[in-house]
Amino acid sequence: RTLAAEKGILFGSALSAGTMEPAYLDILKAECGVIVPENEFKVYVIATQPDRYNFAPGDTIAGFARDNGMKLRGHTLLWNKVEFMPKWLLNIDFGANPAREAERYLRDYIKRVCTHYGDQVFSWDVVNETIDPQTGDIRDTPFTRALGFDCIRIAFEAAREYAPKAQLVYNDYMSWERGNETHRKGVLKLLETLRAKNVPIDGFGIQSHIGNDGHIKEAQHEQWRAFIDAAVGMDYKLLITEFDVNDKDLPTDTAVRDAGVAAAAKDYLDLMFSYKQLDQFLCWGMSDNHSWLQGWTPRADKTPQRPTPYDAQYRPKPLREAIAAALKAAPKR
Ligand code: 9MR
Repeated sequence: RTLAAEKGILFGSALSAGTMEPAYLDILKAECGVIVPENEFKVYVIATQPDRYNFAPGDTIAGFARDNGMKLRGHTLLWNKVEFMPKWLLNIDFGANPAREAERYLRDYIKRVCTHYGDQVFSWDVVNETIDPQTGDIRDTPFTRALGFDCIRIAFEAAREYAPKAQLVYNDYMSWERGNETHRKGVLKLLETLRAKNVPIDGFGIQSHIGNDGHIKEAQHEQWRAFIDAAVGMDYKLLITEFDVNDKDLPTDTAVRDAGVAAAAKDYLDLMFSYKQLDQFLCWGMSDNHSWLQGWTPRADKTPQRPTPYDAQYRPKPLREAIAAALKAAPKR
């Protein structure tokens, strides 16, 4: 937090309600200036049933941030991806006038969530992952079927209306590795369309789950720079919203692996921090035992992944040093 703040960058992490043991929270208190709930603001937690809103898990995270003087990001108002919608929403019948009813529902949902958290959420991932990486098009969901592109516009407009002071962000996981070309193209097209239609949006959240595509050593620096240049050329602020390093391509040996993770991170962060438009940097968890990657892509050798700055015993790793070094080297914004 301190090294980042010296450069005008806000540093923090995701936190989930299930992992709030004291030793872990001590790390967050020592290192973070901003917290984002890993899952607790998602529609499948808040709205498990129609017209029933459960803010208790989210309130736990928001309370931790407030009690410790940390800022709070919100993730996410419209995760436009069917895998992460509750069943009832997936099968929703928007009736005889689906566009009108879908818009009513979306606005009402965003109003409830934004007004519940009020000004505490200073930055919202309004829309998350709406681009299909395979096609580059907007994903097919109940909202897209009823409203087409308008569901994206409506989400941002409602967020502006009900969270008027918050930074509004589009967040996605396209990465600099080989295999992401179509995804990047689709996201750029979306960012262009949002600007062309004057949709209220301030920032572009680059999740930064690096190594996740199994091509950790195949970063496409030139293409990536062109991609980021295009986004900042359209006057988007940049955020790293979910940083971690998937080590599934690296050898078993811990020292070799940690060095590989640290080197990949330094390379990536040096490039990213060279953009002064980037002023937030959040890790997707601070210790390996709480990383989603353990379940998502278990390693072939069955040893736990080591994707975060601290190990499972809460000892700092070379990745923490790499982050610190990148922050020290970053130009001031
Ligand atoms: O880390 C999150 C994991 O605990 C959840 O099970 C999963 C589904 O809600 O979401 C994970 O977080 C994702 C984030 O919300 C959006 N970008 C990708 C993240 C990793 O999958």
